Amino acid sequence: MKIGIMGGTFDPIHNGHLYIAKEATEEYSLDKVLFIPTGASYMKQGYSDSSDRLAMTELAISGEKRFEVSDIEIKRAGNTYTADTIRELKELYPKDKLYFIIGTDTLFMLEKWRNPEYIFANVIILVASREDERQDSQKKKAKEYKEKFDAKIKFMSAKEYPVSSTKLRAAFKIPDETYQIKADCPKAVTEYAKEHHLYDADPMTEEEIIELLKDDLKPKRLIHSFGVRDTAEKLAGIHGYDVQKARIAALLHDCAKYVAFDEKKELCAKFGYPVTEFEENNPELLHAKAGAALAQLKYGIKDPEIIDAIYYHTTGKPGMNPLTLIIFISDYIEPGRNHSPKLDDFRALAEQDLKKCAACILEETLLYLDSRPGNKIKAVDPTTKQSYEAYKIYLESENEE
Ligand code: DGI
Ligand code: FE
Ligand code: FE
Repeated sequence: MKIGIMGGTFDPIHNGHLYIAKEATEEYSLDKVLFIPTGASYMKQGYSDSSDRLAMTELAISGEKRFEVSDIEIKRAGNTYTADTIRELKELYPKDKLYFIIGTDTLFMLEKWRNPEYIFANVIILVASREDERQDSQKKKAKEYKEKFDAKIKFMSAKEYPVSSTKLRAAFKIPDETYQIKADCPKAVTEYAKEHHLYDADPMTEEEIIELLKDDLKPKRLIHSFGVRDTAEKLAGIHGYDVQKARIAALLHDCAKYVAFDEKKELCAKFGYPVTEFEENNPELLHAKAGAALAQLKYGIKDPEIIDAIYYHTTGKPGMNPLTLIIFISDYIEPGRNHSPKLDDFRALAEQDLKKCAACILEETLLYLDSRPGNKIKAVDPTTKQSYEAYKIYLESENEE
Protein backbone atom coordinates (compact mmCIF):
# COMPACT_ATOMS: atom_id res chain seq x y z
CA MET A 1 0.00 0.00 0.00
CA LYS A 2 0.96 3.60 -0.54
CA ILE A 3 0.12 5.64 2.52
CA GLY A 4 0.09 9.41 2.70
CA ILE A 5 0.79 11.25 5.95
CA MET A 6 -0.74 14.65 6.64
CA GLY A 7 0.42 16.16 9.91
CA GLY A 8 -0.70 19.44 11.39
CA THR A 9 -2.26 21.17 14.34
CA PHE A 10 -5.53 21.24 12.39
CA ASP A 11 -6.78 24.13 14.48
CA PRO A 12 -9.04 24.10 12.56
CA ILE A 13 -8.57 21.73 9.63
CA HIS A 14 -9.61 23.47 6.39
CA ASN A 15 -10.28 22.88 2.71
CA GLY A 16 -6.64 23.58 1.88
CA HIS A 17 -5.58 20.48 3.83
CA LEU A 18 -8.30 18.38 2.24
CA TYR A 19 -7.53 19.64 -1.24
CA ILE A 20 -3.82 18.80 -0.98
CA ALA A 21 -4.57 15.35 0.43
CA LYS A 22 -6.99 14.66 -2.42
CA GLU A 23 -4.56 15.87 -5.05
CA ALA A 24 -1.76 13.76 -3.58
CA THR A 25 -4.08 10.75 -3.56
CA GLU A 26 -4.83 11.24 -7.24
CA GLU A 27 -1.41 12.16 -8.51
CA TYR A 28 0.49 9.43 -6.65
CA SER A 29 -2.29 6.82 -6.49
CA LEU A 30 -2.22 6.66 -2.70
CA ASP A 31 -4.38 4.00 -1.10
CA LYS A 32 -4.80 5.85 2.13
CA VAL A 33 -4.04 9.20 3.74
CA LEU A 34 -3.56 9.42 7.50
CA PHE A 35 -4.41 12.75 9.09
CA ILE A 36 -2.37 13.06 12.26
CA PRO A 37 -3.16 16.00 14.54
CA THR A 38 -0.09 17.03 16.54
CA GLY A 39 0.13 16.46 20.25
CA ALA A 40 -0.18 19.45 22.52
CA SER A 41 2.98 19.35 24.55
CA TYR A 42 5.58 21.24 22.54
CA MET A 43 3.18 23.75 21.10
CA LYS A 44 2.68 27.31 22.15
CA GLN A 45 -0.30 27.65 24.40
CA GLY A 46 -3.46 29.02 22.94
CA TYR A 47 -4.16 26.10 20.66
CA SER A 48 -7.42 24.25 21.02
CA ASP A 49 -7.59 21.02 23.05
CA SER A 50 -6.40 17.96 21.22
CA SER A 51 -9.82 16.33 21.68
CA ASP A 52 -11.42 19.21 19.76
CA ARG A 53 -8.80 19.14 17.01
CA LEU A 54 -9.23 15.40 16.70
CA ALA A 55 -13.02 15.71 16.53
CA MET A 56 -12.84 18.39 13.84
CA THR A 57 -10.41 16.33 11.78
CA GLU A 58 -12.75 13.36 11.97
CA LEU A 59 -15.69 15.48 10.87
CA ALA A 60 -13.71 16.94 7.98
CA ILE A 61 -12.72 13.60 6.45
CA SER A 62 -15.93 11.69 6.98
CA GLY A 63 -17.18 10.70 3.57
CA GLU A 64 -13.68 10.32 2.10
CA LYS A 65 -13.12 6.60 2.02
CA ARG A 66 -9.37 6.75 1.69
CA PHE A 67 -8.87 9.25 4.50
CA GLU A 68 -8.28 8.20 8.11
CA VAL A 69 -7.51 10.03 11.32
CA SER A 70 -4.75 8.80 13.58
CA ASP A 71 -4.30 9.87 17.18
CA ILE A 72 -0.77 8.51 17.57
CA GLU A 73 0.75 11.93 18.14
CA ILE A 74 -1.98 13.07 20.47
CA LYS A 75 -1.61 9.90 22.56
CA ARG A 76 2.15 10.05 22.77
CA ALA A 77 3.57 11.52 25.96
CA GLY A 78 6.13 14.28 25.71
CA ASN A 79 7.10 16.28 22.68
CA THR A 80 5.86 15.47 19.23
CA TYR A 81 8.60 14.57 16.79
CA THR A 82 7.80 13.50 13.27
CA ALA A 83 10.67 11.02 13.29
CA ASP A 84 8.97 9.16 16.19
CA THR A 85 5.69 9.17 14.29
CA ILE A 86 7.33 7.68 11.23
CA ARG A 87 8.98 5.02 13.38
CA GLU A 88 5.61 4.06 14.82
CA LEU A 89 3.97 4.05 11.41
CA LYS A 90 6.67 1.75 10.06
CA GLU A 91 5.83 -0.73 12.80
CA LEU A 92 2.14 -0.47 12.05
CA TYR A 93 2.63 -0.68 8.28
CA PRO A 94 5.89 -2.62 7.79
CA LYS A 95 5.30 -3.50 4.15
CA ASP A 96 3.97 -0.18 2.95
CA LYS A 97 5.43 2.88 1.33
CA LEU A 98 5.05 6.13 3.26
CA TYR A 99 4.50 9.51 1.60
CA PHE A 100 4.85 12.60 3.76
CA ILE A 101 2.73 15.43 2.36
CA ILE A 102 4.02 18.90 3.23
CA GLY A 103 3.87 22.55 2.17
CA THR A 104 6.59 25.03 1.27
CA ASP A 105 7.27 26.27 4.79
CA THR A 106 7.79 22.76 6.13
CA LEU A 107 10.18 21.95 3.30
CA PHE A 108 12.46 24.70 4.52
CA MET A 109 12.22 23.67 8.16
CA LEU A 110 12.65 19.90 7.76
CA GLU A 111 16.41 19.78 8.25
CA LYS A 112 16.04 21.53 11.60
CA TRP A 113 13.66 18.92 12.90
CA ARG A 114 14.84 16.10 15.11
CA ASN A 115 16.49 13.28 13.18
CA PRO A 116 16.05 14.60 9.65
CA GLU A 117 18.20 11.78 8.22
CA TYR A 118 15.76 9.24 9.62
CA ILE A 119 12.79 11.10 8.15
CA PHE A 120 14.42 11.40 4.71
CA ALA A 121 15.46 7.76 4.73
CA ASN A 122 12.00 6.43 5.43
CA VAL A 123 9.47 8.53 3.57
CA ILE A 124 8.98 10.02 0.16
CA ILE A 125 8.29 13.73 0.52
CA LEU A 126 5.47 15.25 -1.53
CA VAL A 127 5.60 19.03 -1.63
CA ALA A 128 2.60 21.17 -2.43
CA SER A 129 4.38 24.42 -3.11
CA ARG A 130 3.03 27.89 -2.83
CA GLU A 131 2.61 29.87 -5.98
CA ASP A 132 5.10 32.53 -5.21
CA GLU A 133 8.57 33.73 -5.99
CA ARG A 134 10.23 31.01 -3.95
CA GLN A 135 9.94 28.32 -6.64
CA ASP A 136 13.64 28.48 -7.38
CA SER A 137 14.74 28.35 -3.78
CA GLN A 138 12.42 25.38 -3.18
CA LYS A 139 14.05 23.44 -5.99
CA LYS A 140 17.44 24.38 -4.62
CA LYS A 141 16.48 23.18 -1.16
CA ALA A 142 15.24 19.88 -2.56
CA LYS A 143 18.50 19.38 -4.46
CA GLU A 144 20.46 20.12 -1.30
CA TYR A 145 18.46 17.49 0.65
CA LYS A 146 18.99 14.98 -2.12
CA GLU A 147 22.73 15.47 -1.99
CA LYS A 148 23.00 15.61 1.79
CA PHE A 149 20.42 13.02 2.87
CA ASP A 150 19.65 11.11 -0.30
CA ALA A 151 16.11 12.45 0.16
CA LYS A 152 13.32 11.52 -2.20
CA ILE A 153 11.37 14.70 -2.88
CA LYS A 154 8.62 15.20 -5.42
CA PHE A 155 6.83 18.43 -6.21
CA MET A 156 3.12 17.94 -6.67
CA SER A 157 1.46 19.64 -9.59
CA ALA A 158 -1.21 20.94 -7.20
CA LYS A 159 -0.32 24.15 -5.45
CA GLU A 160 -0.96 25.12 -1.85
CA TYR A 161 -4.33 26.74 -1.36
CA PRO A 162 -4.23 30.30 -0.01
CA VAL A 163 -6.02 29.69 3.25
CA SER A 164 -4.56 29.26 6.69
CA SER A 165 -5.84 28.16 10.05
CA THR A 166 -4.74 31.51 11.49
CA LYS A 167 -6.98 33.28 8.99
CA LEU A 168 -9.88 31.02 9.82
CA ARG A 169 -9.48 31.50 13.55
CA ALA A 170 -9.62 35.23 12.92
CA ALA A 171 -12.75 34.85 10.81
CA PHE A 172 -14.49 32.91 13.57
CA LYS A 173 -14.15 35.90 15.87
CA ILE A 174 -16.59 37.91 13.79
CA PRO A 175 -20.12 36.66 14.43
CA ASP A 176 -21.55 37.49 11.00
CA GLU A 177 -18.41 37.35 8.95
CA THR A 178 -19.47 38.49 5.49
CA TYR A 179 -16.20 37.90 3.69
CA GLN A 180 -16.73 34.21 3.20
CA ILE A 181 -13.46 33.19 4.78
CA LYS A 182 -15.35 30.49 6.57
CA ALA A 183 -16.23 29.08 3.17
CA ASP A 184 -12.72 27.62 3.33
CA CYS A 185 -13.72 25.49 6.29
CA PRO A 186 -15.79 22.31 5.93
CA LYS A 187 -19.35 22.91 7.09
CA ALA A 188 -19.32 20.30 9.85
CA VAL A 189 -16.07 21.76 11.19
CA THR A 190 -17.52 25.29 11.15
CA GLU A 191 -20.52 24.08 13.10
CA TYR A 192 -18.37 22.24 15.62
CA ALA A 193 -16.09 25.23 16.16
CA LYS A 194 -19.05 27.54 16.64
CA GLU A 195 -20.92 25.22 18.93
CA HIS A 196 -17.88 24.73 21.14
CA HIS A 197 -16.89 28.41 20.95
CA LEU A 198 -13.36 27.40 20.07
CA TYR A 199 -12.30 30.68 18.54
CA ASP A 200 -14.72 33.43 19.42
CA ALA A 201 -13.66 34.22 22.96
CA ASP A 202 -10.90 36.79 22.42
CA PRO A 203 -10.50 39.75 20.10
CA MET A 204 -8.39 39.22 17.01
CA THR A 205 -4.67 39.22 17.70
CA GLU A 206 -2.23 41.36 15.75
CA GLU A 207 -0.86 38.21 14.16
CA GLU A 208 -4.32 37.31 12.90
CA ILE A 209 -4.94 40.84 11.64
CA ILE A 210 -1.69 40.74 9.66
CA GLU A 211 -2.59 37.34 8.24
CA LEU A 212 -5.88 38.74 6.91
CA LEU A 213 -4.23 41.97 5.74
CA LYS A 214 -1.93 40.00 3.46
CA ASP A 215 -4.99 39.34 1.31
CA ASP A 216 -6.14 42.95 1.33
CA LEU A 217 -2.86 44.74 0.70
CA LYS A 218 -0.09 44.47 -1.85
CA PRO A 219 3.34 43.79 -0.33
CA LYS A 220 4.46 47.42 -0.67
CA ARG A 221 1.32 48.69 1.01
CA LEU A 222 1.80 46.18 3.82
CA ILE A 223 5.31 47.52 4.39
CA HIS A 224 3.88 51.05 4.45
CA SER A 225 1.33 49.90 7.04
CA PHE A 226 4.11 48.42 9.18
CA GLY A 227 5.90 51.76 8.93
CA VAL A 228 2.76 53.56 10.09
CA ARG A 229 2.38 51.05 12.91
CA ASP A 230 5.91 51.61 14.17
CA THR A 231 5.58 55.37 13.92
CA ALA A 232 2.18 55.40 15.61
CA GLU A 233 3.50 53.16 18.38
CA LYS A 234 6.37 55.55 19.03
CA LEU A 235 4.17 58.66 19.00
CA ALA A 236 1.60 57.00 21.26
CA GLY A 237 4.36 56.18 23.72
CA ILE A 238 5.71 59.73 23.70
CA HIS A 239 2.31 61.40 24.02
CA GLY A 240 0.87 59.00 26.57
CA TYR A 241 -1.70 57.31 24.41
CA ASP A 242 -2.72 53.60 24.38
CA VAL A 243 0.08 51.98 22.35
CA GLN A 244 -1.79 48.80 21.47
CA LYS A 245 -4.74 50.72 20.06
CA ALA A 246 -2.40 52.88 18.02
CA ARG A 247 -0.74 49.79 16.54
CA ILE A 248 -4.05 48.23 15.52
CA ALA A 249 -5.46 51.43 13.99
CA ALA A 250 -2.22 51.96 12.07
CA LEU A 251 -2.10 48.41 10.71
CA LEU A 252 -5.66 48.72 9.46
CA HIS A 253 -5.73 52.32 8.25
CA ASP A 254 -5.37 51.43 4.53
CA CYS A 255 -7.17 48.06 4.65
CA ALA A 256 -9.66 49.14 1.96
CA LYS A 257 -7.03 50.64 -0.36
CA TYR A 258 -7.52 47.97 -3.04
CA VAL A 259 -11.26 47.42 -2.71
CA ALA A 260 -13.08 48.19 -5.96
CA PHE A 261 -14.94 51.52 -5.97
CA ASP A 262 -18.41 49.96 -6.12
CA GLU A 263 -17.59 47.71 -3.23
CA LYS A 264 -16.22 50.67 -1.27
CA LYS A 265 -19.54 52.38 -1.77
CA GLU A 266 -21.37 49.29 -0.59
CA LEU A 267 -19.20 49.13 2.51
CA CYS A 268 -19.99 52.76 3.31
CA ALA A 269 -23.70 52.20 2.70
CA LYS A 270 -23.75 49.40 5.29
CA PHE A 271 -22.79 51.90 7.97
CA GLY A 272 -24.61 54.90 6.56
CA TYR A 273 -21.34 56.68 5.81
CA PRO A 274 -22.07 59.44 3.29
CA VAL A 275 -20.26 59.30 -0.04
CA THR A 276 -19.78 62.90 -1.06
CA GLU A 277 -19.80 64.26 -4.58
CA PHE A 278 -16.13 65.00 -4.11
CA GLU A 279 -15.44 61.36 -3.29
CA GLU A 280 -17.46 60.27 -6.33
CA ASN A 281 -15.06 62.37 -8.42
CA ASN A 282 -11.93 61.38 -6.48
CA PRO A 283 -12.45 57.69 -5.75
CA GLU A 284 -9.05 57.21 -4.10
CA LEU A 285 -10.26 59.21 -1.12
CA LEU A 286 -13.00 56.75 -0.28
CA HIS A 287 -10.58 54.10 0.99
CA ALA A 288 -10.57 55.85 4.35
CA LYS A 289 -14.33 55.59 5.05
CA ALA A 290 -14.56 52.18 3.39
CA GLY A 291 -11.63 51.11 5.55
CA ALA A 292 -13.50 52.13 8.69
CA ALA A 293 -16.34 49.87 7.54
CA LEU A 294 -14.11 46.98 6.54
CA ALA A 295 -12.23 47.15 9.84
CA GLN A 296 -15.52 46.43 11.58
CA LEU A 297 -16.89 43.83 9.19
CA LYS A 298 -13.80 41.81 8.47
CA TYR A 299 -11.50 42.59 11.39
CA GLY A 300 -14.08 42.77 14.16
CA ILE A 301 -13.00 46.24 15.32
CA LYS A 302 -15.49 47.78 17.73
CA ASP A 303 -13.51 50.58 19.31
CA PRO A 304 -14.97 53.90 18.10
CA GLU A 305 -11.63 55.69 18.38
CA ILE A 306 -9.94 53.20 16.08
CA ILE A 307 -12.83 53.45 13.63
CA ASP A 308 -12.63 57.26 13.73
CA ALA A 309 -8.88 57.23 13.15
CA ILE A 310 -9.26 55.09 10.02
CA TYR A 311 -12.26 57.10 8.78
CA TYR A 312 -10.38 60.41 8.89
CA HIS A 313 -6.83 59.27 8.17
CA THR A 314 -6.66 60.86 4.70
CA THR A 315 -8.36 64.22 5.27
CA GLY A 316 -8.06 64.72 8.99
CA LYS A 317 -10.93 66.64 10.59
CA PRO A 318 -11.32 69.61 12.92
CA GLY A 319 -10.84 68.60 16.54
CA MET A 320 -9.14 65.26 16.03
CA ASN A 321 -8.79 63.08 19.12
CA PRO A 322 -5.25 61.91 19.97
CA LEU A 323 -5.48 58.59 18.14
CA THR A 324 -6.88 60.16 14.96
CA LEU A 325 -4.09 62.75 15.06
CA ILE A 326 -1.45 60.09 15.57
CA ILE A 327 -2.65 57.99 12.63
CA PHE A 328 -3.10 61.01 10.37
CA ILE A 329 0.47 62.11 11.10
CA SER A 330 2.07 58.66 11.09
CA ASP A 331 0.62 57.96 7.65
CA TYR A 332 2.40 61.04 6.35
CA ILE A 333 5.77 60.67 8.05
CA GLU A 334 6.40 56.91 8.36
CA PRO A 335 10.00 55.97 7.48
CA GLY A 336 9.10 54.69 4.00
CA ARG A 337 7.84 58.10 2.88
CA ASN A 338 10.13 60.47 1.03
CA HIS A 339 7.73 62.71 -0.85
CA SER A 340 8.67 65.96 0.83
CA PRO A 341 11.93 67.64 1.82
CA LYS A 342 10.29 68.73 5.07
CA LEU A 343 9.62 65.21 6.30
CA ASP A 344 12.50 65.13 8.74
CA ASP A 345 11.31 68.38 10.30
CA PHE A 346 7.82 66.95 10.56
CA ARG A 347 9.18 63.78 12.16
CA ALA A 348 10.91 65.80 14.84
CA LEU A 349 7.89 68.05 15.33
CA ALA A 350 5.55 65.06 15.75
CA GLU A 351 7.44 64.13 18.90
CA GLN A 352 7.02 67.66 20.28
CA ASP A 353 3.58 68.79 19.25
CA LEU A 354 0.98 66.68 17.44
CA LYS A 355 -1.40 69.54 16.63
CA LYS A 356 1.27 71.74 15.15
CA CYS A 357 2.60 68.82 13.16
CA ALA A 358 -0.88 68.11 11.77
CA ALA A 359 -1.17 71.80 10.83
CA CYS A 360 2.11 71.65 8.89
CA ILE A 361 1.06 68.47 7.09
CA LEU A 362 -2.31 69.96 6.16
CA GLU A 363 -0.62 73.10 4.91
CA GLU A 364 1.75 71.10 2.75
CA THR A 365 -1.06 68.87 1.45
CA LEU A 366 -3.07 71.91 0.35
CA LEU A 367 -0.05 73.38 -1.39
CA TYR A 368 0.63 70.09 -3.12
CA LEU A 369 -2.96 69.57 -4.22
CA ASP A 370 -3.33 73.15 -5.43
CA SER A 371 -0.19 72.97 -7.47
CA ARG A 372 -1.01 69.63 -9.06
CA PRO A 373 -1.19 70.28 -12.80
CA GLY A 374 -4.58 69.99 -14.50
CA ASN A 375 -6.37 69.55 -11.20
CA LYS A 376 -7.02 73.09 -10.04
CA ILE A 377 -10.74 73.11 -9.58
CA LYS A 378 -12.09 71.06 -6.71
CA ALA A 379 -8.64 69.67 -6.02
CA VAL A 380 -8.98 69.79 -2.28
CA ASP A 381 -11.49 67.74 -0.36
CA PRO A 382 -13.74 70.02 1.72
CA THR A 383 -12.86 68.05 4.84
CA THR A 384 -9.12 68.53 4.24
CA LYS A 385 -9.85 72.24 3.83
CA GLN A 386 -11.85 72.36 7.06
CA SER A 387 -9.12 70.52 8.90
CA TYR A 388 -6.58 73.04 7.73
CA GLU A 389 -8.81 75.97 8.75
CA ALA A 390 -9.18 74.43 12.20
CA TYR A 391 -5.49 73.60 12.70
CA LYS A 392 -3.75 76.57 11.10
CA ILE A 393 -3.82 78.47 14.40
CA TYR A 394 -1.20 76.02 15.65
CA LEU A 395 1.21 77.01 12.89
CA GLU A 396 2.01 80.19 14.82
CA SER A 397 2.63 78.58 18.20
CA GLU A 398 6.24 78.63 19.44
CA ASN A 399 8.96 75.98 19.12
CA GLU A 400 9.45 76.20 15.39
CA GLU A 401 11.77 78.65 13.62
O1 DGI B 1 -3.39 55.87 1.52
P1 DGI B 1 -2.05 56.52 1.56
O2 DGI B 1 -1.42 56.59 0.18
O3 DGI B 1 -1.13 55.93 2.55
O4 DGI B 1 -2.24 58.01 2.05
P2 DGI B 1 -3.61 58.84 2.16
O5 DGI B 1 -4.64 58.05 2.82
O6 DGI B 1 -3.23 60.15 2.76
O7 DGI B 1 -4.05 59.05 0.70
C1 DGI B 1 -3.23 59.74 -0.14
C2 DGI B 1 -3.94 60.07 -1.41
O8 DGI B 1 -5.06 60.88 -1.14
C3 DGI B 1 -3.07 60.84 -2.32
O9 DGI B 1 -3.31 60.36 -3.66
C4 DGI B 1 -3.51 62.27 -2.16
C5 DGI B 1 -4.94 62.10 -1.84
N1 DGI B 1 -5.50 63.17 -1.02
C6 DGI B 1 -5.31 63.47 0.27
N2 DGI B 1 -6.02 64.54 0.61
C7 DGI B 1 -6.69 64.90 -0.49
C8 DGI B 1 -6.35 64.02 -1.52
N3 DGI B 1 -6.84 64.11 -2.77
C9 DGI B 1 -7.67 65.11 -3.04
N4 DGI B 1 -8.16 65.21 -4.25
N5 DGI B 1 -8.04 65.98 -2.08
C10 DGI B 1 -7.58 65.93 -0.80
O10 DGI B 1 -7.93 66.77 0.03
FE1 FE C 1 -4.64 55.93 3.14
FE1 FE D 1 -1.51 55.06 4.34
